[in-house]
Amino acid sequence: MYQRIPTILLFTLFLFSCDKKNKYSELSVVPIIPQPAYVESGRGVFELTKNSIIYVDTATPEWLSVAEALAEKIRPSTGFAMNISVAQQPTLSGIRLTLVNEPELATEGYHLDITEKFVTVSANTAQGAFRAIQTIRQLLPTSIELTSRQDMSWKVPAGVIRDFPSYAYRGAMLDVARHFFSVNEVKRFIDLISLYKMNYLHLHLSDDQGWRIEIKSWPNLTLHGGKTEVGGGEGGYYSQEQYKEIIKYAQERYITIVPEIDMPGHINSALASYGELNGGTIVPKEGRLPIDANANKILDGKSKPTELYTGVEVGWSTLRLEKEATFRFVEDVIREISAITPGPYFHIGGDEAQVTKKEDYVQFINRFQQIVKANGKTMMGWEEIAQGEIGNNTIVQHWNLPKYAMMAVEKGSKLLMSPAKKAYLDMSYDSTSSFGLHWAAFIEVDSAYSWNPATYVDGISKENIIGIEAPLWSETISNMDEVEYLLFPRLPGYAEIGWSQETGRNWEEYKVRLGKHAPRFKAMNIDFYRSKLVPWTN
Ligand code: TNX
Repeated sequence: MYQRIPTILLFTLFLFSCDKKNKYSELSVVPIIPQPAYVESGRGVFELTKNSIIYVDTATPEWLSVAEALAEKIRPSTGFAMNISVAQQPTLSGIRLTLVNEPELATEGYHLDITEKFVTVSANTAQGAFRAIQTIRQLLPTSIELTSRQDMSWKVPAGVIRDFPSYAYRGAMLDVARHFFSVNEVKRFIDLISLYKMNYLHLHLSDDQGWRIEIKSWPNLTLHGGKTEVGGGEGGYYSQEQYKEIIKYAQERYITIVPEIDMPGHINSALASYGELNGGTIVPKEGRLPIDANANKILDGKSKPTELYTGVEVGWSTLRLEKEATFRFVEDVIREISAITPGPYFHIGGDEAQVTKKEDYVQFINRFQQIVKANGKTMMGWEEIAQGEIGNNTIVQHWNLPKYAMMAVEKGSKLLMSPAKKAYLDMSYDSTSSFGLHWAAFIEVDSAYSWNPATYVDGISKENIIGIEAPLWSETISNMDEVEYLLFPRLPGYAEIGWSQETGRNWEEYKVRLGKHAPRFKAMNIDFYRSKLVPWTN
């Protein structure tokens, strides 16, 4: 029903806005990312002043904390008090957060009505109001993102925005296993993705190089298995308390954490910590990679711990699936993490299990699914799990081969779209990029933006897809500057593909909108890649 505004209409509105007598606001030309479903300029401007109040008409803790989040965003740069008041019929000027019941807005949608006196946010849920706040941030002058007080006026053009997401799942993944990232770094990552209305953060919590989450019944996983990372650095891990702190921080931003423990491959950090889990994995020495389907038989009966691994090869480790004791490990890990994870999903990895026997692999996936279910979660896994007897609840994450995507859909599963050639945040921009890999492709900003998850794999359509996720693997990056360089400016594009209606989406229009975000990136101290394809405004 609501469509994005055709350029011709925008142009007409612009002409109108030049006519003093008939002054339309500039709302429809503000470069908002992701592009809202519907924008219409009104007349005049709203101005935030030291007397502006944030009104809430629903005094629940959730709505009040959204109001507080808005106030906290606005206070530092404006220096205004931004008092919060519970009121049905406010009198003084300000920003109003109001609860409505409009089916079209569903859980995350919102309606914004901007007049000279009020900015009114209407939503069915506090979550919808939180998404609206991200739009309001982009409607205010760029300096709103600064953390020191600015002496200037804070105006928002009048009009109406009506907005809701195209896909239910819009996420990013952070690999904290190849290189460890601290709780504060993960919080910064959450802040960055929440600004673009993403709602899922997938944490890749274990891999050959490191185990990053405390498991109380298997303490050595972190005490030993968390000790290093790619390149030999000191690694690290989250205690369960720290993990809960991350979850809470994410929840306050309406982001659901999806924990991943990658099994049965990518598991060396566990094999190094508990020898009984090892069926014969041999850690590759430099330049030698024993990818051999029988590798896991070599030690038969004489399990011993592997060495810790700091390289970047993949596909050489496996859990010892023929031993029943291994499943006790799997159950303990899934139980402990599920118990402290409020979200619906548990991601079991399942990728690149190249030294796991095919029969073992298939059985493992089936068993895994039951364990995940018994712990109240829905299983998610990389595309290879489509080879198992997966149920129609299971979510299959497409990253490479269309045949697995088809297999998943034929089994009734839904897909999460993360094609490496388009959506991998760890791919370099081009051959001159300072960081990143390029085994799948070089992904310049235009290529990252120009694809459609609903048509990307032949034979798959939008009904088969829950959404899009952009994974950031960390083989080549170890601090936030490097993370941000790969994230920006591609992240806003992925967020737009997930959130905005696809009608009319085109790079030529988007690149101009994106270019206008440079001052915002700078205000937020984001180290972004200045792609030559984007007309940056400074
Ligand atoms: C493939 S994608 C992997 C990861 C690597 C990544 C590097 C996937 C499911 N597995 O183990 O980190 O490529 O781009």
